[in-house]
Amino acid sequence: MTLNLDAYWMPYTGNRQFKRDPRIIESAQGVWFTDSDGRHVLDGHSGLWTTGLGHARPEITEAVSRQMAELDFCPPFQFGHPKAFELATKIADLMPGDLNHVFYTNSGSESADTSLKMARAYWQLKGETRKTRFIGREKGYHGVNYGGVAVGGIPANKKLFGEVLEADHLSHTMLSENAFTRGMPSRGAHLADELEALVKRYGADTIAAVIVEPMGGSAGVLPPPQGYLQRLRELCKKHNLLLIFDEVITGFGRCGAMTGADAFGVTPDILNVAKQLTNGAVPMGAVIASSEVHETFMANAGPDYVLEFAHGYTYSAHPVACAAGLAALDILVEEGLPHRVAAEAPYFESLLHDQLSDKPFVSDVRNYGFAGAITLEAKGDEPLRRPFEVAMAMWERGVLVRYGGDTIQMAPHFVMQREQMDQLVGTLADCLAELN
Ligand code: PXG
Ligand code: PLP
Repeated sequence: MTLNLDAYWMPYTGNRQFKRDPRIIESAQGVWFTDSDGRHVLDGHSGLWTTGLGHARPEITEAVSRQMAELDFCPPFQFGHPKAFELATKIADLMPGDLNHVFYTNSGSESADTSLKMARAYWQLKGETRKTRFIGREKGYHGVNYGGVAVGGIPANKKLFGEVLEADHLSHTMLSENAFTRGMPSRGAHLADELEALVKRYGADTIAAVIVEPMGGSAGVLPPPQGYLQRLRELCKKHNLLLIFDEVITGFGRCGAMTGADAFGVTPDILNVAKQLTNGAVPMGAVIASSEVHETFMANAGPDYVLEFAHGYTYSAHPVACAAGLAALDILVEEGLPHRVAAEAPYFESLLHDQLSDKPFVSDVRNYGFAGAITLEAKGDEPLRRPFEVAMAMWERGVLVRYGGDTIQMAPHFVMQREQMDQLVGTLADCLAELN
């Protein structure tokens, strides 16, 4: 069979290059993909930060198949089905602090925009009608919808699309003096104090929320400097700003704890998840609100049949996604996988730093939990070329990694064995050694 590649306009893809040299994946099992040539390819990125439990987990497959036959769809507005409530309870139980109320979405981008709308509406309901502005962070990624793009801080994602929200940004924390740090950098907590300057400039009475990833993901794995998130939390409290953690990558195990909030010891007012919630098997995200945020909506909406939050998606709480989420979180907890990630992270860290730091053109190596990235120097005036060349060489050798911007990213499955990590990082080391 020859595939016609023309009609599918692929997302975040160099379409012209791909269609000249396609990389077609046909099946997956555990930590392996099989491509259209029948080759086994090691998945070095857990899909797209999605599939930490490994691919094709039979518990998830069976739960999804059963759910399809039992209840394929349930209107989520004004009606509910049991698994939506069961999953929300389970998620709330796994969240820190009083993050007790789960609003479902279908992706990380929808979680970002939902959380921003929730934050603005919260202040409107409290009568603080001028609190509409948002503070994001440079290099932040909050998906591709308009709210998320406004608070995001990756220039290439913003350039062609215009702005629709009043947003300003904290500086990013990728300091050159922290290059090649293992885990959390010791310098950079002071960058959180920039929030004081932004509050001075705009007035706390015009700012709704601060949104950050506790550990930057898309921009190439940026662990927070020690003490940074604590300072941000204190300043948000002091100035009466909501703190939103975008945990689309860090949620459910990636940092060696159930959430980034747990890993770094800081609890936000609103916490966004997606990806690992269903192990990537069915699209689903969620925004988890504190009891205080939730109660503000419940107390201010008027008669009880009136909507408290005029927001939601046709596919919010989709029964098939809920079934996948319940099965995935059961596995995550029963197999103690956040603990496994924490226990094995030092091995992954040593591999990355010992094998990659001395390779040509590598200007930084960063890691935390089961997340690792390198930055590569520009080739002439092309900062994106070397990561592309390296990722293609790795695909040739049967290993999939993520490349984007001037970085290569790795995200081992939570179940990945050491010899597979050796293959992942070893293949990268070999490909780097051949760069010119
Ligand atoms: N927030 C964060 C923190 C994310 O990492 C999103 C929102 C958007 O999620 P959706 O499901 O709408 O894609 C993400 C997604 C990469 C990479 O290369 C990361 C993401 C997406 C694509 C690539 O690391 N994260
Ligand atoms: N909370 C955190 C922070 C965890 O790391 C884990 C690990 O799996 C759990 C909860 C789940 O509980 P248990 O350790 O009993 O599997």
